[in-house]
Amino acid sequence: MIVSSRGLRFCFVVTVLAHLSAVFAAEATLPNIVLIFADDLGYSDVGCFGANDIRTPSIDRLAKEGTRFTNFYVSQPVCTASRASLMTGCYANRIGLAGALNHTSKVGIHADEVLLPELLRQRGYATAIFGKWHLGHRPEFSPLRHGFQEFRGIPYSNDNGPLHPVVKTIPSLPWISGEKTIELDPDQSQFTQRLTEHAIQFMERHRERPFFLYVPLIMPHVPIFASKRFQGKSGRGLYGDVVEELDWSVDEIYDALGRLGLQDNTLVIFTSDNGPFLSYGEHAGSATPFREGKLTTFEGGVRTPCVMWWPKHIPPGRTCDEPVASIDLLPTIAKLAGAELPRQPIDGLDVWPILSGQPDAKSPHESLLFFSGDELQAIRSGDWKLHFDHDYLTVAGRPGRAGKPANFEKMQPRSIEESGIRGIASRHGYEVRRIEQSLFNLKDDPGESRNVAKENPQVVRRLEALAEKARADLGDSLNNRRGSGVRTAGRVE
Ligand SMILES: [Ca+2]
Repeated sequence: MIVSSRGLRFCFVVTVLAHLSAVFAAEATLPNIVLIFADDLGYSDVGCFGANDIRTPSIDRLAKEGTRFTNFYVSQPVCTASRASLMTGCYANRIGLAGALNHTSKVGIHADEVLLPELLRQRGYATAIFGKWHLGHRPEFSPLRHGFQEFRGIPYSNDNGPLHPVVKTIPSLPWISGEKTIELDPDQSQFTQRLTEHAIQFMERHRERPFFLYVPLIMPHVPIFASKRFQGKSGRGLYGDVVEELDWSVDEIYDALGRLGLQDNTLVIFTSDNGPFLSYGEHAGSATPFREGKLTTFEGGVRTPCVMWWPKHIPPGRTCDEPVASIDLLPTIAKLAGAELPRQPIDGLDVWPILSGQPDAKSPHESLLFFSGDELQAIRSGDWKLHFDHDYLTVAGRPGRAGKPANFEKMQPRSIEESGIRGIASRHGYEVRRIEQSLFNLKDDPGESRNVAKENPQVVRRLEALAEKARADLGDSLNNRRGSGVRTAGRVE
């Protein structure tokens, strides 16, 4: 058969159009993802998780129309490590990131890691981050080179500037648009307002296509600020005011979804990167009924308030007590979006059966690991949590007041570059203590106060065996172990 060149062109155009329409049809059904990630917000700082002196009607509404997760875990109790896990689905130590990076850091997210926004970009999503990045501030590590198309916000924490409560030698805090610093030392009382505005404009611009909107809110990490409208309004001082403004932000996003007709096709997740920064007294949140807070692998550091909302997909008015971890969000969202998982191994697993309320859905993890840096400090399986011998930070002596950390009067200003547990203790007024190997039953004892190791030797042995398996893969500096599956962070000279 002879086909004219015009006929061939026609066939080609028809094929391309058919392909494009298939792509767009697939995209039309893909859900939008809105991921709101507060900073240092405690477990019980929102109404639906027990706060009675802070009003959070919008977060509570998400819980009422969606599901409240009471056993949601971040992978590590500190900013950079927690965010590294959220974005990659890996334990942070697997990819070489730990602690909280600062303006002197030469490391950041490695170019070979595949982040959630990169997976979603391959499926036609528009992507943006408005808030705190914290996976490296050098250009190589910028969010724009790791899957995000837009970025407004700060590269590291809001105390990493002249407003640091203790260290007074830190240069100005940059406010960044894309990869350009457009302001120095921005007015922190406007952070929540500005990020919310960007988030809403982004949704308006991309209402016709699937989008991934990541809003790592900068507050309530110290130093805390609320805009004028919220000052003096809550029942818990400035800290409560700040959280009420975050709730306003959630309300604005919720309203915009309704206004744009996107409410049936958008998964909204609200949670926090780690527990409260307890050294800061009334400028910190609360993790009641859990022990300790940020920087520790006790429940107060790693269990965060979490609600998820997606009408007709996430059951309304439900409380889910099954463990879900931040590392699970990447594989779960990837599946919803029809995206392939990264080729390199990840740690998270698809938990959609739990999120969607399938009867008897159980965590697919035999155990969850709690590292601090490269130390495997604790492991949870079922209701049991075993802590290994390790040092931890605790507030002792005079509690923090008026934005200053505990023991401020006794402190000597120290460098922000000093790392390790003693560096953090010196900068934030903590005391270093040690816990001996202890077994807790979280169901009976969520506050991790009664060591029941002696009564349950077989449980201890089982958890030790699981930990040993994890050490071979991920390493454990408490036992001088190097893991065979550990990758490195990106590094610049
Ligand atoms: Ca944090």
